[in-house]
Amino acid sequence: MDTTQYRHLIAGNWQGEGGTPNINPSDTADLVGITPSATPEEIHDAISAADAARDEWAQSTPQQRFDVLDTAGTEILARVPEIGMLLAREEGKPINEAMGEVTRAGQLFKFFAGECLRLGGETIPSVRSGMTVEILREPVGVVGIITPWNFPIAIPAWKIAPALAWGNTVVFKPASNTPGCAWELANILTRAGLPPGVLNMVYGSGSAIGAAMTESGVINALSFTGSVDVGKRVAMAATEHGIRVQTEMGGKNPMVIVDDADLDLAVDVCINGAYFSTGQRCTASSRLIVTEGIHDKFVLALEERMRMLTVGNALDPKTVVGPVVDQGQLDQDRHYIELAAAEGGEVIGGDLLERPTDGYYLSPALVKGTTPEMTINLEEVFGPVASIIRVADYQEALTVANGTPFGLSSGICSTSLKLTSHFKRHSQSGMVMVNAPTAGVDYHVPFGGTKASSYGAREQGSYAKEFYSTTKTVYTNP
Ligand code: UN1
Repeated sequence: MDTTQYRHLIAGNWQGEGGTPNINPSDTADLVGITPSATPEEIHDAISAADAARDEWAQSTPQQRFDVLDTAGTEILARVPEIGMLLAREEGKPINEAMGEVTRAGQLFKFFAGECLRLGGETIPSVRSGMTVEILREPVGVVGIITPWNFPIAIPAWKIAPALAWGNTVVFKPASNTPGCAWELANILTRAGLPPGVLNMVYGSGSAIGAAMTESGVINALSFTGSVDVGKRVAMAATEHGIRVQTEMGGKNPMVIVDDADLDLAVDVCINGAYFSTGQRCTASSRLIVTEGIHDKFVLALEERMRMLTVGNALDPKTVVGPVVDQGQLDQDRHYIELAAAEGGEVIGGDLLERPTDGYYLSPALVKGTTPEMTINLEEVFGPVASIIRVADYQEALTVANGTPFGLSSGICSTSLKLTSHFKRHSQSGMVMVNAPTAGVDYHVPFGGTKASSYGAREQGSYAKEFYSTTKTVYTNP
């Protein structure tokens, strides 16, 4: 397979040479690409280019912006198998899931293309006689976008597409583990007719690029998805410089299984939520909270299904669970698994696996017999690891589900309308799933959490305009 030299995109020019290897986690002998690391001048030039392009792009017509986003969406959708293979190769997401993610990215561009044509304001009667008040929506200006490796094309799409749709220019810093999908996306948007400087992309150190963004005096808004620690620092630095900020961070998402749940459905939901994408989703179901009456049956059935999951090379269509993304993440997963055992949990699975190619293969793990205070139930692992917490009844399940600093996604498996309705209202999370996995969201509705999971306005859907646009209130005395 070929190796690509990636380059930064700065003011419409592709630049940068050499750099660090982009390794395939399913086969560490496979070199997917070479990523340059931006110099301070290059980072500065990228930010300046976005600044220089902002007025022209802010004045572009909705039709111009629609055409670019729609064309980009069409190309992404036409190339799903090819880009899906690249995603699987560089991130380790199984090919079928990877193609699903690329499809989602294409649909996101199509959705936000439509939003370009739906930009609207409001006219409201003034409290003063004769006066009218108009509320106009305007771009925020230059937006910094920092994205993680676990959704290397969907998350850049759901940030870049609305930024461009509402007339902002962008400085994009993709995750170091997944430069290839970012490279494809930047190329696609350039081909789709985006004027030079409207989208700039720089590879390199997150802390250097993040600091340059917040200290530039140019960036007006910053959208970040990643870890809690980095997210907090980004939010603090942005706030200090008066930059509008949105951070999407971790989760410790609960899935409540009550006695009246449909057992087969509950097992399906938990297998998907906990182990698909190798558990590397901030929306993964990591705490399975199970009431007494169904506990033993459920755990037995889940364990059986978990053991049957095929762990392997992400490019093999038979693979259900791909490798962990890299050595650092693998070490983190194993550390949490060992700690869970040391704190008294009974660990099933979680073993290093050998496969025909060298990669970061770990069998899915289930930790039985845990209590809410154990580290495994407090901190995000970001791997194929879920724990079982046994509770007496629904009320205790709800208390345990809410007993976390996080609040991204939550779920309940139950056939009772009364319980599911209660859970919808009382679950402290930004997204609630009833008889469905906590992960795997639609592309046209708001995404985000409460408490320590998210900060700032929601992402996705038409609600994204709260972040990517600002209002101007105009008073006219005719
Ligand atoms: C999903 O579950 O479909 O980083 C999306 C993450 C989230 C995206 C999850 N921001 O895992």
